Amino acid sequence: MASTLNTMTSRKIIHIDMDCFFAAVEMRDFPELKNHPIAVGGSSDRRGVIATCNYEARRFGVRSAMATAHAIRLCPQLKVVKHRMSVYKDVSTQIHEIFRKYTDLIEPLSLDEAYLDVTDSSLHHGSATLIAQQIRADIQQTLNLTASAGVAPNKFLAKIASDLNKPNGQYVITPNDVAPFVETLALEKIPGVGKATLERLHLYGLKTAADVQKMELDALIKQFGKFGVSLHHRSFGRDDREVNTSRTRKSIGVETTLPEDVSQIKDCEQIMAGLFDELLSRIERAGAGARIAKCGVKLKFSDFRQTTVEHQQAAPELECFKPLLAEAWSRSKGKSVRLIGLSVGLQTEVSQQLDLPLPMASNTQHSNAPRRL
Ligand code: TTP
Ligand code: MG
Repeated sequence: MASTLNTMTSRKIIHIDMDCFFAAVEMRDFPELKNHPIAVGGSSDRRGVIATCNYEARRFGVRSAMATAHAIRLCPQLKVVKHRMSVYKDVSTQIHEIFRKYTDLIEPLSLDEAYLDVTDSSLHHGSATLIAQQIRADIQQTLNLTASAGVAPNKFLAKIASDLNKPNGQYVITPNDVAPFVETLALEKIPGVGKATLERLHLYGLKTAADVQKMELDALIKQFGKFGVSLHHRSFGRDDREVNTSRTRKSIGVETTLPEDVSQIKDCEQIMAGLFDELLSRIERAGAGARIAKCGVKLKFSDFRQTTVEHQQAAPELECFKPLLAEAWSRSKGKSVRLIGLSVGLQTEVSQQLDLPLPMASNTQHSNAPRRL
């Protein structure tokens, strides 16, 4: 059936999802847990549940949200460790710092998952596939953790794709792949299709996107209301939702790694003046001028130590950043500076998202380079 609604918007979206996130952090920090089935969760004697488990434990059938007592019955040698939420939040912040080296357009979904829009990036000549690979390599090198990625023309397909080569893999759906990809797509893979919805869909004989494609839109709306419309779009692989950065944005920043380390504060001041202009234009683009609550300066020294100095400030001016730079500089211990960053902290509305601080951005290149996925 030809589609009756035409909302085809092609972007380059990367969905990143860390592999067995809480468990991976535990194995990294306590290497004795490696090569052993482990889970992060509450204890079995207190009716605890499993938050997640490593891939060894998954082989025994252990899953997220399962009662710990049941998980231990499935896998008697399972080691269950308590969660360390503040550590996971810190790691999440670090992951976002990495993301911001590649794009400002980030929509966090949870501590370990985010959409990135790299449509306008000129990195790797605009190849989202290579950008995703680099982000994953960066996460592995910097944090010693693995991530999987899905690369696709929209959010819905990117999210499905990131699961397909897990762990430590990625899957690319190019615009040309969309039609054959959705042809066999089981409806339960569509985010938002839960158990109850799936049962209703099955009642109508709808199992794959191809089945839905054969239905008239009117009939879908009649049976499923508004959901029928989005089901119709998804079944053709369409999703025109933008990557929504505003929900959780808590800061706007700009930073630059210097071509050569700098050992004079006045050179830093000069670089800072250039960064300040870029910061102002980013604040303007984000329409965030009225929400500014503080200013910050970040320095990274030649020994890779990093320091940030912040100050409450509602209206940022270059002059406000100078004393912050001086204080950060005083922590150099004689080392030169390899990176300078400026940021403003924003007041946030109450958000339903997890408490994800967004770190400072780095310079991202944009261009009209040919589009490649
Ligand atoms: P997920 O990304 O769903 O799972 P995961 O990262 O552990 O494993 P995968 O490799 O399949 O992506 O969730 C991220 C973290 O959120 C997870 O490590 C623990 C936490 N979480 C819970 O606390 N309860 C839950 O029911 C789920 C699904 C996740
Ligand atoms: Mg994950």
